[in-house]
Amino acid sequence: MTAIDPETARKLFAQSCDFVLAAAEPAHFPKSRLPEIAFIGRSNVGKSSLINALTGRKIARASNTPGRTQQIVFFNLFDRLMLVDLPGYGHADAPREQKDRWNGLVQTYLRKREALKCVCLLMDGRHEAKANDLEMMKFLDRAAMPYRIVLTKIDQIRSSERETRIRHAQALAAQHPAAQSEVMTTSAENGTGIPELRTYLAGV
Ligand SMILES: Nc1nc2c(ncn2[C@@H]2O[C@H](COP(=O)(O)OP(=O)(O)OP(=O)(O)O)[C@@H](O)[C@H]2O)c(=O)[nH]1
Ligand SMILES: [Mg+2]
Repeated sequence: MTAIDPETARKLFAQSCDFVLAAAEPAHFPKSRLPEIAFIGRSNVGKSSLINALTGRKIARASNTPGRTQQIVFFNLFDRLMLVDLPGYGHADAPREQKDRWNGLVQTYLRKREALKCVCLLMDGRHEAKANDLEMMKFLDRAAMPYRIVLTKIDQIRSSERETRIRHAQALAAQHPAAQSEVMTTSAENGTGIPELRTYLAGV
């Protein structure tokens, strides 16, 4: 982790960012040694939208249909960082068999991927953490994989409520050994928190 100033981070994320591949099984993961950052969270929480906001382009497919991202999608940011869009969990309508397959794929990735430096665990800023968010936190704790809570869709929360939401998330992070104490808030809609997240990620 190096200290990066916001302007350097902005410039990095303004560079080219290219789709590498979408992996449906571990054998397809790219043989890359770039430091990796993965985005995980419930279906529809805004993972793909956040990657688009960070890179300032529509590179990850975002949609209203939950469960859109069904593979692990790798994006190469200027040969400096790999941004990884993971399939969402908690998708109610998906068949059991498909959910098991996604979970297996994601867990293998999170446990085994050597290049993975940090996970951004996205939670919808409007709601309390759900049971499957807590399960994911425990999983990451057990895997000793550092992660940071990112509250999304902050544009949808009244400013009077934001502090409370952030405090709750900080308290939750404090109970989990692999969670970093800092919580970030973002909006892919109006860009709130995007420069701060870029600055953090550029230093990973
Ligand atoms: N208001 C608002 N809407 C957002 C924000 N981020 C995402 N959305 C909306 O939320 C919906 C889901 O966004 P996605 O980025 O596709 O979510 P995802 O987590 O990638 O979803 P899956 O791939 O299905 O797991 C879309 O309709 C987005 O436009 C945000 O910051 N603010
Ligand atoms: Mg997605």
